[in-house]
Amino acid sequence: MNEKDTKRISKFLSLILRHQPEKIGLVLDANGWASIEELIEKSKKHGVSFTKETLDFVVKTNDKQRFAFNDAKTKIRASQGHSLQNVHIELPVTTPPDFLFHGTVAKFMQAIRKEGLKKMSRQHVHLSANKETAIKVGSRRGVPIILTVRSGDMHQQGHLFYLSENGVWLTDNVPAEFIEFKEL
Ligand code: HQG
Repeated sequence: MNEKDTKRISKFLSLILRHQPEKIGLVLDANGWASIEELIEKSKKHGVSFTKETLDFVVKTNDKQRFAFNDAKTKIRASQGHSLQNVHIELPVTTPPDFLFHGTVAKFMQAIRKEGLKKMSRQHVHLSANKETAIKVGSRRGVPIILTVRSGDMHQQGHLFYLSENGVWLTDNVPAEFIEFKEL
């Protein structure tokens, strides 16, 4: 299996398991799980064929560990990043480090200065513990701007933080007062 095919399947899985399961007639349960058997069968009908072994490989080698199997390995789900509003991933409320990072681009800055970070179409605002990840996230849209979030202060003031299974920090919103806008 080459890197291109792996990436293609990973992107397809992100689309189906985070955003549009209905595209292939798949139904996710309330916690975001899909039956592996059904996923394989319905993907095939949609023109994306892969075996269970390939799925295993894609999940195991995924650069951000975006997907997870249940213990019995009968089901699969995306660990974070959903836009589906009826899917709830049970995440542990976790005490954040003092600072977290968010990568964005210049065109959003005016709005962010005014209203802080909002979850936009996703279920949470996504933050990372290291700058490198934030640079990568921002770079998807252009020249990255890295914001430092005073997550320790937010936590002290009652904001909840969740840590996804693949290490992404999530919160509902980041008011502008907790963002350090100085250039890094
Ligand atoms: C921006 C990827 C205007 C925000 C990444 C971002 C991440 C605002 C965009 C994950 C705003 C939302 C999520 C406001 C925030 N006004 N724009 N008030 N507040 N924004 O894709 O964080 O590779 O929903 O800065 O690695 O970019 O797919 O969020 O630019 O972890 O696994 O609105 O997606 O993960 O964009 O990325 P997104 P994100 P995967």
